[in-house]
Amino acid sequence: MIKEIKGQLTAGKGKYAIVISRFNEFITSKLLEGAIDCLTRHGADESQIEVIWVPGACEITAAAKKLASGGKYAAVICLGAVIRGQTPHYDYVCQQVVRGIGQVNYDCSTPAIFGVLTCENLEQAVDRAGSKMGNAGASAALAAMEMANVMEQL
Ligand code: INI
Repeated sequence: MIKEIKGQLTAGKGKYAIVISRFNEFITSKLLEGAIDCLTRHGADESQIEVIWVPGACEITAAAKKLASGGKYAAVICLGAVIRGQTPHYDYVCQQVVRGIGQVNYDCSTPAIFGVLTCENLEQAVDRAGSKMGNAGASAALAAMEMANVMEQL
């Protein structure tokens, strides 16, 4: 008989930290709404959710690492929006946040979920923040609950 582990899509009793960047807040606030709505619809009480605002995507990793290190949270959900401008800055910000959140996942046993939009333009970001392409914050919340449940079983 093969042992199989699958994560349930329920919030359980653990706490969820949401790290969110203020840069492009008109987009990230929609991701936050989607994440909170998804967590509460899947059984989370508001007391299980903590929201931590940081200046921009580059600062997400520092907060996520501290939150994921303490063993206090079931998962850390990272939300941000990087939108390409006319400078190479976009690529550096993307590299930093992708590598940073990836590193948190290597270093900590609390899962850090990547819910950062990396978009070519504003339209793509709007599409993924609660319109045509869904809400990336809600998708990140689903992944957080599933991973929290998987990690609990490992
Ligand atoms: N931060 C973002 O979250 N999104 C962006 O699109 C962005 N761009 O394009 O510049 C951005 N830059 C700020 C950066 O994350 C830091 O907050 C800043 O460099 C201070 O360290």
